[in-house]
Amino acid sequence: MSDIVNPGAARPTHPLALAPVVSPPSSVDGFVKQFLTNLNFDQGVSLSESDANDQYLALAGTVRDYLMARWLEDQARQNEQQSKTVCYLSAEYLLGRQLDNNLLAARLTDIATDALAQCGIDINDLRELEVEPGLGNGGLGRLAACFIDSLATMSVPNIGYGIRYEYGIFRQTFVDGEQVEQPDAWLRMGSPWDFPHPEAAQTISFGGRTETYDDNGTERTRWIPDWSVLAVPYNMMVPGYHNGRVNTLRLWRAVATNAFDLRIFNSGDYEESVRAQTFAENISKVLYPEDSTPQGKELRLQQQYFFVSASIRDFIDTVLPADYDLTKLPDRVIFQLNDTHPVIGVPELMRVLIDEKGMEWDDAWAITQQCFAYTCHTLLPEALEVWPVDLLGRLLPRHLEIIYRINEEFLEEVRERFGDDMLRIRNMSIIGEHPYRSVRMAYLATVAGAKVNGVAELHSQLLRDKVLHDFAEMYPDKFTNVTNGITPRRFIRLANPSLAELITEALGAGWTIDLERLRGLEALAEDPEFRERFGAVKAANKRRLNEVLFQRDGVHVDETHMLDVMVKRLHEYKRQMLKVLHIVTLYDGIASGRVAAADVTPRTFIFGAKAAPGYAMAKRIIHLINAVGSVVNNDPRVEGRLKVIFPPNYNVTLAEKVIPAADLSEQISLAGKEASGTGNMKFALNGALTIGTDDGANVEIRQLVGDDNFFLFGMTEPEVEVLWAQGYTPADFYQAHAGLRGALDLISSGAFSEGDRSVFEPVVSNLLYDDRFMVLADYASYIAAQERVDAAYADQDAWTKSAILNVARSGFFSSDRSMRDYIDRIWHTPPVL
Ligand code: 26V
Repeated sequence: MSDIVNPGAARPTHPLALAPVVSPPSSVDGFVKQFLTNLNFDQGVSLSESDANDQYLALAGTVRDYLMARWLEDQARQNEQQSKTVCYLSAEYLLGRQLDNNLLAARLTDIATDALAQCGIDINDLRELEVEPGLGNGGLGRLAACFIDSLATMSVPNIGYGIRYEYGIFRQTFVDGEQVEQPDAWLRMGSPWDFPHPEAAQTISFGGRTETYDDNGTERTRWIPDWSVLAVPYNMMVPGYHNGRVNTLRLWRAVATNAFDLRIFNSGDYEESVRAQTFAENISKVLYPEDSTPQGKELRLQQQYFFVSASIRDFIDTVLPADYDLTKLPDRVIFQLNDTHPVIGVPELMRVLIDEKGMEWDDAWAITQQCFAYTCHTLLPEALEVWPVDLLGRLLPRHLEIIYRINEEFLEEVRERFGDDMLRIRNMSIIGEHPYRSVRMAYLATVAGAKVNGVAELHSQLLRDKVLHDFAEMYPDKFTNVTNGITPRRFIRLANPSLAELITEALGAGWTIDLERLRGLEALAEDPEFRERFGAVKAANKRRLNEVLFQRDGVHVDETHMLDVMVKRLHEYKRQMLKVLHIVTLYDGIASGRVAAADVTPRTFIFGAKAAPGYAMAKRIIHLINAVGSVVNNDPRVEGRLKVIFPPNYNVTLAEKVIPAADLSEQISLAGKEASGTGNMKFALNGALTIGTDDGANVEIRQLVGDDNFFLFGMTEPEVEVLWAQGYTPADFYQAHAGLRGALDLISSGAFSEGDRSVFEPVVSNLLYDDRFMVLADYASYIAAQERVDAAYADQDAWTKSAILNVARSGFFSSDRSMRDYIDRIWHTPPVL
């Protein structure tokens, strides 16, 4: 029974209730028993009557039970040791499927496979039933998922806090080549990996007003909100790899409060009471599918405050002991702000400490500044969140007052330091004035955070030099870099089992948690037999992809082709259009008879990309890719040597199949725009060679793998700045390159739109007259680099050697290393063993 319901009651005990809570099913027999128990008593069916979904749910439940026993032990130990916890605050977690990951972590894969076989069930048939929780848009959400995996694997206490969206990222379909979004009802078939804790719900309030009152001679403020919702936590378990450790991912769901309901119900208005419920539950209904242009929507601010307030209070109320001295809060927690989305947590912690716990402003501010750190994930100015003061004040009046005071004191500090420099003060103010009064969340995070970091060397440098220049000048020690990473468990072990086996055979098993050991493969790159086996793995992965895509979309991947892959959100700055221009250039060469099809390197181009539903240009580019594909793939003159495949609904599950099969990784953003990229790391670690600009983490990848094993092209960031300052005139590039003219003219001619010139005219005129991302300026350099790719690919053995060197030298990009950097430079959270 919960302490909250009956606080005075003695805790129940029983000798058998000592840990371990249940004996984990570490044998096949034990697993069978637990599986059948779950099938009978959770799913309510007998084995013979069960369908595959029942079986999947019972299997997941069995794995979960096992992890749960470990989880209970770990929580107890952490509390005992009063350890410091990383509270990762993130609006998104792009987890991917859970079953295989959890089986692997808990060393249950073989046991579960055998146990199910004994029940006459092929585990492979159940794997495919899992719907991945798509609770994120792209890189930022997937990064959060990699980080919590690494923290669990390193035995560092961590709670990932976020939102349990009822609908995750939309399911993408194509109708006549155009993106059509479908709702992602990921919970429909049951949700075996999380479970609710209604007893730990928090009430989250909104609106209303503030008032001051006299508290024994001191003036204090209180907030009198006018509506509230319940935040109900759902726990997911985050198992470490082979270390028995289980951390927590705690996602909040919005539910109407009883009080809300009852008041209206008593007034006899049943319909109104149901409406109120719907209103409350809207808060966690859907993930916003934008990933760079904040729309300033009120519901989004509600989501942000909802999960952040619930999380901070959850940590203080339920993780810390009841009598905890909050002046020591920084000893127990660091709240890591994953971009600006959780930054409203800063005034929230101030409010809790001052208004609810009775602390003085200066003390509360000193604590708050030690409890938060901020990661910035972008360089695009339009992606920096600002909230209109009107809206924020209406929804969170007390928080706005606190923000104003933080800003006043901060600007006073600026004055003391730099004098009455009005321009500087206006530039640094947390409150912006144009085009309307608004709160600049990145500035608030920078002022409040103990540390501010970018996500790759170049990005962190540009943050210091440009985006947050004045702040870096004022607080040079706040700024640091932590280069992103990816988890080798999911993206090598699980996604590429054949490569994993080959590596283990060569280097022993330790590499999965010590990825720098991959260096040991360097010597093997010289070994012809190893190269042959490595090449065979790539070929097998292509065949596997072929099977998956044929099943999924009815398309074939030819394993003799070079697989040239560009998978990432669709955005102009990422420049999918450059890739399109390359394809159209090759096609134009063949179609015009200038190039014999037989002289073209056979390539299959794979795209994966979702566009934000409101981003018209991005959607048009998707349409164009599909249109080019249907022409190129069906033109007999091409003789099947070029093929464009664009499977809809690219997600983590598909990434796990596409990336291990790739030969060439396209990382072609305009220099200075991609903060880091993490797909680039996944490809390199799976033995694809990168064609890329000097941008984001590409810079570090190239430094590590070496110029000979990387196809660099395009302007550098300083060159981009110079060209932009001079005035970028795309027409000059159009005039200068016949190939470019040919490609653009072919698109304009209606060749990919059944003669209708209007369909793709906006795309072409954007490139010619209004392109911030300077696609045409890098065209020639890109085409030249692609010719180097063709030449290199012609020597398969040399290519394979480069691929092996990419794997061997990319160990740095393990998210375990990222976590170590955060721990050393920002968090100072030792493991709890
Ligand atoms: C921004 C917004 C704006 C409001 C609507 C919802 C929404 C959702 C997400 C975002 C964040 C966009 C920033 C982002 O995803 N950045 C990516 O972060 C990756 C991990 O650090 C990095 O590798 C990518 O380069 C960077 O684009």
